[in-house]
Amino acid sequence: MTTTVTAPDFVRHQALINWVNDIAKLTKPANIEWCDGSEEENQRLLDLMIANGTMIKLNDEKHPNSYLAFSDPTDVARVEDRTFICSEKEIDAGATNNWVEPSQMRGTLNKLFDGCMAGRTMYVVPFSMGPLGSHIAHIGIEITDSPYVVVSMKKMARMGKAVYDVLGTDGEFVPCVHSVGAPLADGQKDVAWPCNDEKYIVHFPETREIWSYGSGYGGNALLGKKCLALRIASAMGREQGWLAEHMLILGVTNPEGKKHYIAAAFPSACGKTNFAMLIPPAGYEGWKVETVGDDIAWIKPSADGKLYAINPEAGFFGVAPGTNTKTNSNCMSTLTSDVIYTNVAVTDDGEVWWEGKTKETPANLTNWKREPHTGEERAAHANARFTVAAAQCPSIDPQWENPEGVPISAFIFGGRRADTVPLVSEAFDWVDGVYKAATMGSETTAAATGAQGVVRRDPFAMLPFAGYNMADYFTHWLEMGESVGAKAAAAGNQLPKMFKVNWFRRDAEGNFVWPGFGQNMRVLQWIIERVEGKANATSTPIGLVPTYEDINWTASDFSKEQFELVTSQNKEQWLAELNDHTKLFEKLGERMPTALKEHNAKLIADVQAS
Ligand code: SAT
Ligand code: MN
Repeated sequence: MTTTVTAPDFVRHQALINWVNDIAKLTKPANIEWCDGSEEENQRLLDLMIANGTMIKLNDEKHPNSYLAFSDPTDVARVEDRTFICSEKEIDAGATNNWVEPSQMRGTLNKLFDGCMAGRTMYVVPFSMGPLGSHIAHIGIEITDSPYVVVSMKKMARMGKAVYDVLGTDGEFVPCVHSVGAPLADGQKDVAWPCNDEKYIVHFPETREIWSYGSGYGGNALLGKKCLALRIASAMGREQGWLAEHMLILGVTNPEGKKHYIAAAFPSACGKTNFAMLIPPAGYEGWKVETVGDDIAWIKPSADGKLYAINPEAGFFGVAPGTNTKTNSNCMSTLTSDVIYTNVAVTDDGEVWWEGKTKETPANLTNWKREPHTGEERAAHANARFTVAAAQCPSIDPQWENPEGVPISAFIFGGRRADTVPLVSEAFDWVDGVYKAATMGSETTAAATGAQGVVRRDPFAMLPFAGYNMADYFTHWLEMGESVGAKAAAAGNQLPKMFKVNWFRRDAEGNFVWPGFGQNMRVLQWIIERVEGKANATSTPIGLVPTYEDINWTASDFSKEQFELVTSQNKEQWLAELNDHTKLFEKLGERMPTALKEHNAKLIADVQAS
């Protein structure tokens, strides 16, 4: 394509049009479509993908207006080893990010993107992370050759023409370029899920650009999510004095009507969606949990030292396996209609299924690889996902779209650990809380490619998502504590308290001991009563913890012995754990804040003396 692109009337931003023109010249698509976010456009793309074999339409009675996409079997998760933070200086990307010198990376990308959209349509997708026009929202424009990305972005972000009204003639936007990296020669027939073995997920934090090549899957391709709302936004937040975090946000209301909002960080596929939609168990009549977000929080301080959080997303991209009416009934209700599933199994009657949806495996299942399910392999991929608008969630919080955000009373940091880390512990203070978050460890899951079930350090659950040096990120948190803490003290407010949780302790036979899901309400109650100064805690070398008697066990048969199994602290395990923290801090290099290194030494001494 050699002609200059013509933008529709609703696009009045010349620099944006020039950029689209430049990308079109480079990528050489057969057509350009400026997406407007209309229902007509959405349906047309869904129909196109059905015709291409990317998706099937599900049984319209069981799953109204819902679809199932099958990815290429090699393109099913984020590719962390192919994700790059290309800051000018290597040290600014830090020890935990892959770095390539920016001009070298631009050379690589220019070659890869040259002609990469041949034979395809290039879509220009305008989106807002955060309520449209809100002062905290940020706008991105994603150029993509994947219609799957367009229909998914419509659910996950505020996508459509109205974004251009906010942008006007010279508004700021984050340019995001995405290609599946599968050009089509003249007359060549397309495959159902085009992608490329070579993958690059690249961020230039200083110029705030995103380039993604070779994958059509969620976090690699829906560039508003991890790429913009976490990697680029975290770098912006550091400069501008706010936080972009891998956190769910929920509201808890007690029977007296007092409400607290909590933000909680867990690595991918560790139950953030389930926790965000928790239904209080029997014995908790009068309590209510409501959902603001299930994955990402943008958190900004107010003049009086409170931290306000918004969910920049508009939808949920959640893990399907394990989701059922018992583990997450609110989620199952959210999925009643208008869902795009990816890599779940399907019956010949057009009903979706995944491991853990029902006890019985239905007959005549087609698995996620489009083969008859024999029972030898999984029916749904372990990282099979649903994409659905947040507004459909029955527990959605009335404040979820409030552009001012909701005030946070507590932060929770959680990992998936078979041993060592107790069910819950409260940080002694902000520095100890930052330490607890910085040293989080978690067993790896299917949300990313690579080995699974291995404990790795995942600071703040941000290991794959921090857009700059992890040591600087810790410093930013410590500094936020100081600056916001000072404002809070002056106004008679308090900083959020910080807690570490672990729902995943196992017994000697390898079984989970803590029942989790709705039962997490018991821990949540203790947490908010600690915030209110009501609940009791006992000091241990590694934090403040509840005794069995400090937890509300109404209508529960969880025994004192079981409680011991999920809360016990083993000295040898803890010394090994703290030693691992020392190693992490050494790895993070010269910019590692002294306060955290000193805290590590103090904890080792305290545990040794215990
Ligand atoms: O693929 S995503 O990054 O969007 C989901 C996740 O891994 O958290
Ligand atoms: Mn996530």
